Amino acid sequence: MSFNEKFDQHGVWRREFALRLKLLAEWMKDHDLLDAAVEERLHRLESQVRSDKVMVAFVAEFSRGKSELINAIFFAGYGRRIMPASAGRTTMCPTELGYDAEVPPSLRLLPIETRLQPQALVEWRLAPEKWTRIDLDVNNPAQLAQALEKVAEVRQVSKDEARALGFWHDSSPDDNPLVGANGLVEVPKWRHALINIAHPLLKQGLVILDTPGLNAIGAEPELTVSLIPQAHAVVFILAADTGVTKSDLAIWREHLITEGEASDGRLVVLNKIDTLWDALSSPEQVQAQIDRQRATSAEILGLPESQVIPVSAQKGLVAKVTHDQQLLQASCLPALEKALGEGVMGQRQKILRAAVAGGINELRAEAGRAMSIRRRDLAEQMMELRGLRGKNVSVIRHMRSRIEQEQAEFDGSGAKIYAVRSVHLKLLREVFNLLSTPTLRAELAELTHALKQPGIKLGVKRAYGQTFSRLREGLQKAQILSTEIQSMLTASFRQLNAEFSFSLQAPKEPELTRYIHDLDQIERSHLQYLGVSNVLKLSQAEFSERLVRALATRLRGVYESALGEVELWNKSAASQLDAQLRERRRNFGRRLEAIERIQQAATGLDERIAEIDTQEGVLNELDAKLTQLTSHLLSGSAPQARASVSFNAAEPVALSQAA
Ligand SMILES: Nc1nc2c(ncn2[C@@H]2O[C@H](COP(=O)(O)OP(=O)(O)OP(=O)(O)O)[C@@H](O)[C@H]2O)c(=O)[nH]1
Ligand SMILES: [Mg+2]
Repeated sequence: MSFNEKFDQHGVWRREFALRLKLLAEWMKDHDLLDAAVEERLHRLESQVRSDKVMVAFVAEFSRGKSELINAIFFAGYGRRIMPASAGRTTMCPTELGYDAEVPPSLRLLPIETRLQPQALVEWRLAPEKWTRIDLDVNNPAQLAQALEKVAEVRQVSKDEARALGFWHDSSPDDNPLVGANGLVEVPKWRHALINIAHPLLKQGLVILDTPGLNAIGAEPELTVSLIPQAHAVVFILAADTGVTKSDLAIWREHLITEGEASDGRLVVLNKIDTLWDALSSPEQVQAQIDRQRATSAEILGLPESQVIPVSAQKGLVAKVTHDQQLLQASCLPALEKALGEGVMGQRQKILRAAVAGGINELRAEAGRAMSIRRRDLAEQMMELRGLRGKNVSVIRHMRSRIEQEQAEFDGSGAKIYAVRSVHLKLLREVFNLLSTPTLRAELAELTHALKQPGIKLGVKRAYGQTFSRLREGLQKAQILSTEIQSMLTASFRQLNAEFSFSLQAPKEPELTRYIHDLDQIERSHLQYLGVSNVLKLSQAEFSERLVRALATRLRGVYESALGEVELWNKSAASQLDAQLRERRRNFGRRLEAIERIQQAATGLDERIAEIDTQEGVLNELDAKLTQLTSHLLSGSAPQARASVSFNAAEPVALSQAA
């Protein structure tokens, strides 16, 4: 199955899931099963599935054919070249293609001058007025292609200006752009481009990231330390005629392999195989050459050969536009699409579905609990009423006063229940504090300060190491606290259960240590970035500030996920208490009402008993229906296809986003 087909299938699943979830929510609401925790859980599941994005980044040295490959895989339907692809350096700024229903079809461009200000890219995204917007006419491929030419625009600036913009580093002259006869250097006109179009794949949550060649990648730290590591798959492109060059290898090392992590989310494309087609060689000879290049490249990059896929992007595009089946097969593009589909999408689907399945199980447990409270109440009433059989008026009156007394006692001990709640909240505040923005900000201020010290070059690893070990310590502390809170909660719930025959169960405690893994990964990507040649740039204050900004936004994401988990935990505990209190109050009301009716002989005892019987039956049906509805959701969540090419989506990132 090709990437496009697989993606479509994933989209269908997501739409169906959202629909089923909505039905489940309505049904639960109708049957009074929707408490705050269940609602929150439903909401999370819904947005998790709705907003699930899959980012595929194309990274390579300039002119390897990144943009052409994007054209061939995704945009051949327009009947022409859409993304500018030409000899020499073409794409000058990172270009993200995606779909956001709130924004009209457009190309938005962030001026390069924004680099003179400290805000991170993520922050600029929130300031639409700072972007230049060009509306796109998606029904007019020529207009579309012409508008997109903008991502190739450049500006001539003085060396000083280039330095301020981060394109000129006295410390690493080899990476600097060439100086023209007029003493000016060429820099990109734009810092980032966002293309918003309702392409079917983009509509379903695919985000494509096209990047410019080497220098510009290095010049935007955020690309290296945030965007590329967070992509679910990275396609790295080589040219078949040259194989792995020195600069290819530099990019591969800087951006695509992270020590200690599998190269699973990486796919290598050996592009331009058509340059090896040659009328003077037999097809076998050509194939032998391609095979050789493939084997050598795989070996140099340290990958299995199956992860290196030879194609011709250009011939693939031409073949699709001219409907030439033979050429399409020769271009090998379908094989690449298959690998992308089964590898990237297959893995992504698996991860999302597994995450969703966990959520549904919790949901079922939570709703199941509400039902078991009701079931127990009915059983109690039943016993009480059965006990009344054959009893005289005074016994019934006595029974009534006993229930009233019980009720008064229960109301009196409400304070005990609230005490549990307030102790819980007080302890939680400490956890919240450990994960809060001010704590993070203080840590990063220290790192910024450290990085600005003259001669930090050799101490970068240590400065990061210190900050990160404090962050890890904080998370560990939060985890220890959570575990303590959990045991306190379990104990007090047990006590309340014994005293009031509640069926409280402490919700699953948050797993904060999981985020330590995210921290490790972030630290590694920064150190790797700084380990190559960029470390010299730290002598520029703006550079280290930009870097720490990028770091801050990524860390904030991690901490927000962690906080979200703690909040859900808290909500689930609180809503259980609320639900039990509410149900118990109702239970007293119902019992008194039943006795009253019997006293007034409005209903016979037997009729009342039969009524409870019916209610029990209804409850059983409800329970069965809940099981049915949730397993329906789960069955849709079973992974359907197994990936035949095994490369995983960037797993930790995907999981933390999913959480
Ligand atoms: N013969 C041949 N040429 C190709 C192929 N793929 C791309 N090209 C050409 O290579 C040149 C560069 O392609 P681009 O897609 O612009 O390369 P890029 O990697 O996006 O380069 P930058 O945007 O500069 O980073 C263009 O002239 C393409 O037409 C291919 O499969 N075969
Ligand atoms: Mg390009």
